[in-house]
Amino acid sequence: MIDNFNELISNAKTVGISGHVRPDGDCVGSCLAMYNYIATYFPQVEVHVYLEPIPNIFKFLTNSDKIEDATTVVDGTVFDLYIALDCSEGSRLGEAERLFEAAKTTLCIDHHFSNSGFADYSYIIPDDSSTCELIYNQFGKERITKEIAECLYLGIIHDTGVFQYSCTTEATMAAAGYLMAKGIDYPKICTDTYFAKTMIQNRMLGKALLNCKTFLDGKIIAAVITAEDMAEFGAQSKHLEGIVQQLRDTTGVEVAVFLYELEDGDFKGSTRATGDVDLTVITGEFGGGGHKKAAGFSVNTNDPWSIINRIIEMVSAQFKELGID
Ligand SMILES: [Mn+2]
Repeated sequence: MIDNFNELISNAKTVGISGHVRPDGDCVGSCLAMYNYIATYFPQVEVHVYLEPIPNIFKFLTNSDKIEDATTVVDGTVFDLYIALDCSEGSRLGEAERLFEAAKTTLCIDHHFSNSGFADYSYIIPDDSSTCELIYNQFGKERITKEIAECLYLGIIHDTGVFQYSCTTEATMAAAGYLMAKGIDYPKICTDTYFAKTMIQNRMLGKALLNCKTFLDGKIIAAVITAEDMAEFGAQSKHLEGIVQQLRDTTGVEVAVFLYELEDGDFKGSTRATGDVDLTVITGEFGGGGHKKAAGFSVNTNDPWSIINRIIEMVSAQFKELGID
């Protein structure tokens, strides 16, 4: 934990908060938890939260309407303190990176394995369940309000797949249990923000499952969605969430790979592992990163299956080392 955390905030007149680009549940939950904490306990501090547009399903969180666009901040603005959350490196802050770089003091709370500690003050536990669990520890339970609890619970369930991933620990469950006792509507948060699927999402999932291929006796599964596929159903990248998890959940699968095209040959790759294969080694080959069992990358190609073939070779090599045949 950051020992002088509260002191850093109270010594600042202005505080900025940001998370990573294309914000997910843990990113939005941690940023709004931090905003609400500062607004509640440090009303004298001017606090701003900058994020890329967030999914509508997260907009029930208190003060989500206070989220601002970093591009609107004039050059030369210097925050006394800038807090980066759920973000493994400065460049992942997107447009907010320049605000972070210009700030007098910087702070980072994160759980990404690849985080090298790029802020002045860091609280980084690699492969902890979520940034929201770290924030729960950092705030201390007695200072968690119902509004903050909603934000933290949301982040924890999104990064643990509602407590199913191996990053879920006894401490994660204890934290979640405490948050539930704050009177939050946790069944609704799980259903509305995690399990609910739109018709477009279901159709894209169907498309990916119909067209997926398996390799190495079904230990590897891969699917590709092209820009053309997306246009057919009017889908955007946000409609493809959850596909790689569904592929991974196929019986016998050790590694799932999902590639989708953003535009003109720019593909985003997501990978998931069920066993001991280290995916950061594989995504690192393409300049990506993430966690051992969940990692991603971006690549430009006109032949996405050739990328999948390279991944299969790398996974095979790891299988050999691990004695998996
Ligand atoms: Mn996270």
